[in-house]
Amino acid sequence: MNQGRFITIEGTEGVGKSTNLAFIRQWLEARGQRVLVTREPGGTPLAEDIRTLLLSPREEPVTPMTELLMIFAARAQHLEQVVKPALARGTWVLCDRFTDSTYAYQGGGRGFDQQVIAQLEDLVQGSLRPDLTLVLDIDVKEGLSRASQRSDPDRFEGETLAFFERVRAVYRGLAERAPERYALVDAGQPLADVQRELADALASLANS
Ligand code: T5A
Repeated sequence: MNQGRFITIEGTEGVGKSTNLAFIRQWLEARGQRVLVTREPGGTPLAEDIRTLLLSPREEPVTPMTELLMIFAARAQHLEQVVKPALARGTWVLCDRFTDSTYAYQGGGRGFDQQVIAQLEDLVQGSLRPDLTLVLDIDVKEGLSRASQRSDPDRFEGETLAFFERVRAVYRGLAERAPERYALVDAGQPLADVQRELADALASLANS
């Protein structure tokens, strides 16, 4: 049986990841693929518990190292329990955020050494990397305004504008350095145009 393909969707707050997940799933299913939609942090009961701990606003400061290790702990569980078994049975996995979020938020946002993140990535993932990463890119203020209309801020959404500008810059840098793996999509466009660009990127992967 062929191995499934691993697709991740990324971007700053309120960029439209959740909105576009259903579209991507339908696009793939219409072309005969079995699709599993999942998310990080989360995707298993234990990893979802870690997500709740990570996202809940709290008085006690969370050290950057604690945050980083919690994210990779959730990822280790998610990969072994959900992602790898699905890929092995030929299912395509569509994941809302993955390790590029760690480079962007913990690396760019918190200022964590990217080399330390790379070491943890190798340790937890081995050679597993996404086949395609869709990076939705939007003006930070516009994304935060979209997100604020939808729900109360989580622990990350309380960060400064400068934090999210650094997050965005890391995403754009990753996408620009490796265009064969990343598709950088202007998420400030009307939804139909965003989805046309997403479909183009999916078609390239499906035909490769
Ligand atoms: N995190 C995560 C890390 O720090 N490190 C890591 O390694 C990982 C994996 C997770 C948090 O965890 C952090 C980053 C995050 O802060 P999350 O819920 O996954 O949180 O991420 P959020 O960005 O908070 O997700 P949101 O649900 O807020 O944003 P979405 O899913 O990007 O946005 P969405 O689809 O809900 O859209 C927001 C609004 O915009 C509208 C939608 O209708 C919706 O109302 N919209 C559009 N409006 C106009 N035009 C368009 N093109 C539109 N697209 C969407």
